[in-house]
Amino acid sequence: RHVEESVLLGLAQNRFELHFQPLIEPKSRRVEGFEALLRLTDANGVSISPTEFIPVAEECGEINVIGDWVLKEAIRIAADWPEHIFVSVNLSARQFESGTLVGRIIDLLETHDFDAKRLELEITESLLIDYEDPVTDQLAALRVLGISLAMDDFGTGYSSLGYLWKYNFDKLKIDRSFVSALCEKGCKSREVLDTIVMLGHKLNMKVTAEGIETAEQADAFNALECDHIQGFFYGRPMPVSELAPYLIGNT
Ligand code: G
Ligand code: G
Ligand code: MN
Ligand code: NA
Repeated sequence: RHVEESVLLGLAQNRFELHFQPLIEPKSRRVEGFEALLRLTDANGVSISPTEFIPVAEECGEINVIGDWVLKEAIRIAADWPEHIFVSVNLSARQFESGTLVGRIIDLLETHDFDAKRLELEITESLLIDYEDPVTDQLAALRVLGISLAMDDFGTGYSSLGYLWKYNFDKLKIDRSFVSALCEKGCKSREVLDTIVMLGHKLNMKVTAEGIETAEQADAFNALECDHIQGFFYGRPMPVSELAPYLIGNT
């Protein structure tokens, strides 16, 4: 199919690129990290969304090659940033299948002399549902290295709560659907958000709110005790060439 072809061609022709979206500490308004987000342009110059090509790459197995490239590229790029800025990388369940992921990450950190504490890995609960046991040991090994684990899209899907007490995560990323509902009249998302933030902190996790798009939402968030905020309002995912202003001082 077209998307599968584009994934294979994309690998062969270097058509993948990483964009980076700032993660901001709300009180200081400083950028403390960036999430790496993968982009693919097909042979006609049309960009294909990761929501389209990631599931295809997962199915055809190419996600492992792509995932390795993403990790390598993210660490290579972040190695040039100021030392207090971390990089966060999304992982797919299939990247844990071969059992060689941890070793490859150790190699990358060494090659780029990159502090493990500056690397964060974002994982969705579907990963835990699909692979539970073999994944648990690998997650533990990554944490021992000092890498942070973030549960992505928290609050969507089912039983994410069940995973919070079972696994050790360092961070919760609250799904943007809660944020987009925040300013709707009569909506209870405010109470839900407050409670998720408290829950995260009780479990010694940092909490990120995703998908802040408007000034109104940004204001509403100033009253929440989130550790990081992320969204189009503060910065879209950008190519490396546009990051310079975010790397110096405040936004
Ligand atoms: O950047 P965008 O909002 O279009 O991303 C859509 C989805 O693709 C998100 O769920 C995001 O987590 C996922 N995604 C983006 N980059 C990567 C990547 O490098 N690896 C994996 N596994 N998923 C990614
Ligand atoms: O699933 P994950 O949280 O990794 O998805 C990240 C995706 O969310 C990225 O593809 C990014 O483009 C998108 N995103 C980031 N900020 C916003 C925002 O403010 N609004 C919307 N609609 N999407 C966002
Ligand atoms: Mn993510
Ligand atoms: Na998310």
